[in-house]
Amino acid sequence: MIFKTLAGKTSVVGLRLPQTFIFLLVLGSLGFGALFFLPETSRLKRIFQHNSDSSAVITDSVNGQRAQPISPIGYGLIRAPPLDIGVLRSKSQLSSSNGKQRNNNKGRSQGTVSMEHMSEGDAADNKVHTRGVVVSSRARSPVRVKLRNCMLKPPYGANYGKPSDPESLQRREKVKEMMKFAWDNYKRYAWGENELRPLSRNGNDGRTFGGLRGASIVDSLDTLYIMGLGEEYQEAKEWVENNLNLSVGGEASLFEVNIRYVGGLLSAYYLTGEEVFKRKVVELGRNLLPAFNTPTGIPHGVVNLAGLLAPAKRYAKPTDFSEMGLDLSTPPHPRPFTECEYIGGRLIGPETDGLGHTSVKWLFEKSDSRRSTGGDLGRSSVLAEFGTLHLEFVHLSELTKDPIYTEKVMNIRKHLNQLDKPHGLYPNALNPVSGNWEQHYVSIGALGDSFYEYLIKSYLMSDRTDEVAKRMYYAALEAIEKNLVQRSPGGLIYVAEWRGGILDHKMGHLACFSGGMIGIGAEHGSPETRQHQLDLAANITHTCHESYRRTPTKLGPEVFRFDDGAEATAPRVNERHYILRPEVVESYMYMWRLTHDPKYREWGWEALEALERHCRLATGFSGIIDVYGHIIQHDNLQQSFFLAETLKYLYLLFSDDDLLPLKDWVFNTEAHPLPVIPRNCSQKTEDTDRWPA
Ligand code: DMJ
Repeated sequence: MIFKTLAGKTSVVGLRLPQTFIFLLVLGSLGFGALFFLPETSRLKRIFQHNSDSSAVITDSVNGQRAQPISPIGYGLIRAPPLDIGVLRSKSQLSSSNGKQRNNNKGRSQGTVSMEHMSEGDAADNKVHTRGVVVSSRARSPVRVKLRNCMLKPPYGANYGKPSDPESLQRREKVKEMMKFAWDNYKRYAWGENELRPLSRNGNDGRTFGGLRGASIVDSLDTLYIMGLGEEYQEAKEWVENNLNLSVGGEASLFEVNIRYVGGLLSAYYLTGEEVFKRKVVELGRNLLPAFNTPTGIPHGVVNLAGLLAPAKRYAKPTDFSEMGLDLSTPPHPRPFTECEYIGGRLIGPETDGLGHTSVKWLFEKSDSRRSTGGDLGRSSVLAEFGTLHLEFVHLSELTKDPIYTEKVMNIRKHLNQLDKPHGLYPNALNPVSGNWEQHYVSIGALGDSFYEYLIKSYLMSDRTDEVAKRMYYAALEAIEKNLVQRSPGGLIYVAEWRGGILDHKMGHLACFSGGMIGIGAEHGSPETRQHQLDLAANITHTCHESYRRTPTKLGPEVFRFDDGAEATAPRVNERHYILRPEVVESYMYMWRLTHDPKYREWGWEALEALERHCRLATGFSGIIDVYGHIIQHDNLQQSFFLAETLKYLYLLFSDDDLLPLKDWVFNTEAHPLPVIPRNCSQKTEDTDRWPA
């Protein structure tokens, strides 16, 4: 199949000069209405679309059919899955070309292309050849050239990750159906708000994101895209374009905004090449910078996106967790979840406002009284929060060519490296004024988790050049193994929590991500530890599966224990909820990719069936209050991470490995894929000081 390139001089509307002349003549003599009688050629379409952000579309010159749309930066649509529709076209155009697109999926990666929908800049630019793929070029900006030539790898292989065996294919289709269902209900009852409350059929905005809206939309963009839910992706994109206001007042969690909004927008940009995502993420990145205005540069946990700096008195006094009434050994729910009740037709109970980490984030949400009494609640910076910025911030610097973002996160790393670490462990809370640890509590679950994840992923995302991150990761893992990893009397391996030397024999659902993390890290450590680490990863994943298998619902509790006779179960009523979290299926997905042991797909399917049985309502998905309960009570929240992570990881679990291959893409902690930055491509070559020890 041969594609032809539009060559020659073009006018602003993309026609060659003689064509433009004839066109204007027709227009002049017949009037503007004549346009509607002209054949609907692609060139005429371009007249109305030339200034769109969207990307070029390849036209097959042999049979004249529309082939794969092609994006100016992203690679996604060069090798798009058999989309329901061509996602780069506007809604009004979403009509009948499905079949045509499919027909043209084959053999398109070589040769030249004819491009429509080009901006004026595009029309004047040259095309760029990258790995045998010809992409349109708006090559003026060196950043663009660098991205296209260097960084981006196709997210899909030959067959869009389509699994070869029919059962997995069917299961993958089921996940897609669940995503569509979750999306449709969000759209119907909560469009534009942060999350859907399926029982009360309305939206939830909480305060986690300050005044930001549309968390479920931004969190879903890449999931919709890779699943080929083109119409839904288009709706999401249009909302971002027209409604996502990023300079809103109110205190937002730096961590949550970073992993969901920055991560979601970056990923959408890299996959699709739509400029709108880049514009938005650059604006948002800038608005996050005031969080770093602390004496140490360790960011505060909350930030006002409207740019109003936190007053200095915020930092007056170090946080005292016990003074805050925070018992870190139990989730701080004001009353057991089982006390949820309907009042006036609404489910009233403890909030589960999309909070990633249970304790301190909850306090941010619930800390009004302490704030107003001038206490220093939440003035501590939390390891998992300030330690989970690296991937996104490095990419912000790559995109903007502004080193400030990388500098901010490198400063955090530098600071951590200077500190004494008890037994080589990283405590969960740090005072951003003194720069010292607040206490000696250590966890690979809540408050600590994604800090460790970002160390190994920073190394991988840097194309394995970030040696400091690598060293920090393996040293931390060694300390964790030595001090936290335990075997239960029944032979289950788990990672306990550590309180100044005393072990708390429990594991949070959040900590179950560590199976996958240790798995992906295994092959990059020393060869002697490789198999050992892979076994550890498999053992932890097995234990997490047990925490699911040992409940009647087959969904796992928020916290499970290994004391007083408990073995991966939750004796405490306030730890029995399941809020649609992804960590367990996340580890299944990584372990599947690493081992291809079919049990991981089976376990994923078990979880999916349990989700369908207990969490699916007529109006969306909801968490449940007691995974051991025989009567199911719902928490009335469809968390945005369910769409961003849980369903995406399940979809990947049932896909072939060439969908977002792990050697080219790194998932941020909210499952947003970010491209590996090849070593000859990163700013490192220009800035040798990039990875300070
Ligand atoms: C997500 O927001 C992220 O995975 C985060 O790292 C932890 N918590 C939630 C999901 O449980």
